Amino acid sequence: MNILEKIVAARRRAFRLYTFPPRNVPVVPFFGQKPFIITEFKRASPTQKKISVCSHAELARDYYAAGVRNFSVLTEQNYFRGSLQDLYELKQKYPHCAFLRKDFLFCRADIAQAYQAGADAVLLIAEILSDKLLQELIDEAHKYKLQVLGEAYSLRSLQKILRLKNPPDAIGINSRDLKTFRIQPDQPLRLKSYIPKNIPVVYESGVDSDYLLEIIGNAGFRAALIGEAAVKADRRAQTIRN
Ligand code: IGP
Repeated sequence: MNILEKIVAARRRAFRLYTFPPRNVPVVPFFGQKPFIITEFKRASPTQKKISVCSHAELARDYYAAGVRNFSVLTEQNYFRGSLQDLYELKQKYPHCAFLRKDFLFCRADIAQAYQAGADAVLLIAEILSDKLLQELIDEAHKYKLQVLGEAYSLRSLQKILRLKNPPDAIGINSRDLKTFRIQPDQPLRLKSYIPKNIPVVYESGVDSDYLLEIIGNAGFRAALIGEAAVKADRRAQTIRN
């Protein structure tokens, strides 16, 4: 089994339903018109035991001070050490910011739970979903007025997204192959050329320099998703610009 298959299998085994109080926070549109930065709350990853050394509350304060209003929260428990509770607490504290639930979602209940915990958008990974299920989950998210970021790494999974009848609100191209966790920085640039101009495209993973950020901006990406580099920057408020 490759890493992606292991994560998905563990997630299915560990699936359970959580109860949150009825949602009392607004659904904020995630994908606006202007280019922006998404920072991610990430404690660990399958290849790194410890990424974040401070609390999500501290990170949120610094990101917010730096002008970031769009966040991604990893809620996967086994490999990334996140939880839905993290998402719930962050959205309660910053109700007018937009939060993406980042996880390996695979069923309709996952979408309902994302909504209840306070998500404004959900990530759906094309690689792990059939065409039919991918469409079903997009439609389900839209029922809750949640926006969808459809993620691809390969041309094959990108084509799966592009042939959908009701497409996601944006497409994320991961520079990290989730099967090997290797980064290929030019992969998003290459695949972006297959995507119609009217669909916002997000560059995901491995963004660790102003230089790369400039390339991403010039190439017409709507957003860059930054995890590790933002979490680890010791002068976060100064280094992240929106
Ligand atoms: C962030 P990085 O290299 O900046 O920490 O990456 C984010 O793109 C990455 O965590 C990610 C991810 C995913 C994690 C992108 N797609 C899907 C889990 C599942």
